Amino acid sequence: MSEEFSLQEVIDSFRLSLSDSKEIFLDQYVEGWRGLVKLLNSLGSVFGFISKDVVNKLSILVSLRGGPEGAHYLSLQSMVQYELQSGLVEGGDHPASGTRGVSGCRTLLRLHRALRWLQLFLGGVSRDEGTPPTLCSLAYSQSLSQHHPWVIRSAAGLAFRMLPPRDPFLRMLNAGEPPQAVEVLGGAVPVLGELQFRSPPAGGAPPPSKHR
Ligand code: 1PX
Repeated sequence: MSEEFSLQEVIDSFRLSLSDSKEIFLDQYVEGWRGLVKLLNSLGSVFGFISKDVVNKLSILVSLRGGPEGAHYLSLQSMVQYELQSGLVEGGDHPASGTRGVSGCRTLLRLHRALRWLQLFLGGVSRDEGTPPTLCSLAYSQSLSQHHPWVIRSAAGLAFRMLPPRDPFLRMLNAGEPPQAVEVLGGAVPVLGELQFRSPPAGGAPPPSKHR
């Protein structure tokens, strides 16, 4: 992956994470998120606290995947199954991988919720339903915000106001001139939707808990 943000690369990574057997491969999923972090970083320091949180969550997943139990972390589905069976979902210790008190499920749930925000936001931008700050804030209130305490919601609200207007935002995506970028955005929305519809194997996902 190049150093510069490229929307197409992010979509490609997320698309590659979707296996034919309806699983989500974690290596490619993490790669997609790394691409999003590049864009966050290029938006300026006001977005730094968001980027830092994503980077922390990615490093948890990477250390679980690279740890002695890494084979169980090949896909979201194998991870859920392993952590459920081992009683790790609620934040058991993973002494060998050095991630204490956090689980892959808990971490991925937070990233996955953010993909719902992204899907709503990018859908709105691609349909030209408002300016990026307005659409970002609307998408946030329809999704992620319900999982965040007041202090995070306030900081996020301030950051949204710093987003550039539509055309400069579209140019930041490195997907050509605005009309082409809109087309690429349109292609991203179904991939983000598909990621959310991939469900874990029988046994069920961990129950969504508010601020755990
Ligand atoms: C093609 C355009 C792409 C735009 C890319 C931007 C990607 C942004 C991704 C945002 C990811 C946010 C992850 C949040 C995960 C989370 O909910 N973390 C909270 C809970 O974690 P914990 O471990 O404590 O249970 C944590 O408290 C959150 C901290 C950071 C604040 C998150 C605010 C998210 C606002 C939505 C992102 C707006 C970015 C706008 C960029 C265009």
